[in-house]
Amino acid sequence: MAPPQPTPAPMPLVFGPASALLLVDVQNDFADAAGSLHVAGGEDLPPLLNALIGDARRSGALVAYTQDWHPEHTPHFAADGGAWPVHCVKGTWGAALHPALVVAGPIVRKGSNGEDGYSGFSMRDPGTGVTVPTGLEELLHRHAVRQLVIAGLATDYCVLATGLDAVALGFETAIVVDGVRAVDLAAGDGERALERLVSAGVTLVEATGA
Ligand code: VGL
Ligand code: ZN
Repeated sequence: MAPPQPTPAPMPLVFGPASALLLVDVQNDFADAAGSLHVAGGEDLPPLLNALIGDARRSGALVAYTQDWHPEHTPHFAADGGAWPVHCVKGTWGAALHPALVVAGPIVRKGSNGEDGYSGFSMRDPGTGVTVPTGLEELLHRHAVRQLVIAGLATDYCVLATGLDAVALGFETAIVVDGVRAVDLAAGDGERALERLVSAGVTLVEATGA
């Protein structure tokens, strides 16, 4: 087997009028230490993300958000045969965006009908396997977005799925390496997710020092 390639050094982050900043699932259940699916370090993200949101707005870039938005019962949850503790149930504290995060643009919800909504772009019905779009692609096209900059939670699930879809849909896609955190169910999952994203054509960028 080929030795693992180190991920390339991140580049500085620059926004323009054809870019959008997408904040993925910065919700209490992931980003608050009391959340039911707390991602370690998620609570550290809002100040850095707010600085990015300010940069994006000053550059005329769109700022958009995704929100994991589940019914009380879904095959996405362990109690109903899935993988995860109950989290981000629509309308609950856990599903709300972290209160420290500045909200300065549209929010795209995913999973409302019980789908596995890992990607911000599409949802897969776990029963039928059918995939339906969320409206994010249409939103980005309506704003003439060509470059998508992604930060948020979690690196190894929703950020990964959203980044892979973004590249496949033809967006020039960047991930903010210091603006994401991983679940790391297995040690190294976050790093491997970044490697997969780079192999797919994603650029790694850094918020600090930008
Ligand atoms: C996510 C697990 C389950 C995520 C969502 O936002 O990364 N992870 N649902
Ligand atoms: Zn979920």
